[in-house]
Amino acid sequence: MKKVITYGTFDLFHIGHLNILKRAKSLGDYLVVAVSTDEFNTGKHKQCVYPYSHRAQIVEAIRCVDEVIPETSWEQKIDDIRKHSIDIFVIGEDWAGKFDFLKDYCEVVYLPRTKSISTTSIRNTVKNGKSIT
Ligand code: C2G
Repeated sequence: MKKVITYGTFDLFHIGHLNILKRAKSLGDYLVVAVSTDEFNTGKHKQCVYPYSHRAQIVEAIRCVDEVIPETSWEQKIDDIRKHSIDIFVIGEDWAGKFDFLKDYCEVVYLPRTKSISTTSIRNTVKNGKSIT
């Protein structure tokens, strides 16, 4: 069984999040998603709309997701890969190169981001009373 892991905040869950989770799952048989806790997001200077418990439950309910774990630090990835016997680490190409050090432990795949959607753009769209096209 090929196990895949990916990490993220997944606030205001949108099609870009769904696309990368589906693509990540298509690379293996079992997908673990590490969802950033509220405390960890503070360190990422991200103020979430949804609290961790909502973001984690929403991700867990996605059909292609097999397991959700909390992301509490930048340093946990190697332990996660070992503990969960991960074969492939996947993340959006906005992180290209940042996680190459994981290549000693598993395959590292950077996937293209979905264009013209982001949690920030959704927040601005809602604020302006508009809709996502
Ligand atoms: N993503 C995407 N397309 C978008 C928006 C996001 O493919 N239009 C991807 C990101 O590249 C990332 C995942 O969706 O792989 C989650 O994005 P965020 O919730 O913004 O997560 P991020 O802040 O990048 O946190 O340790 C890694 C960090 O936790 C990643």
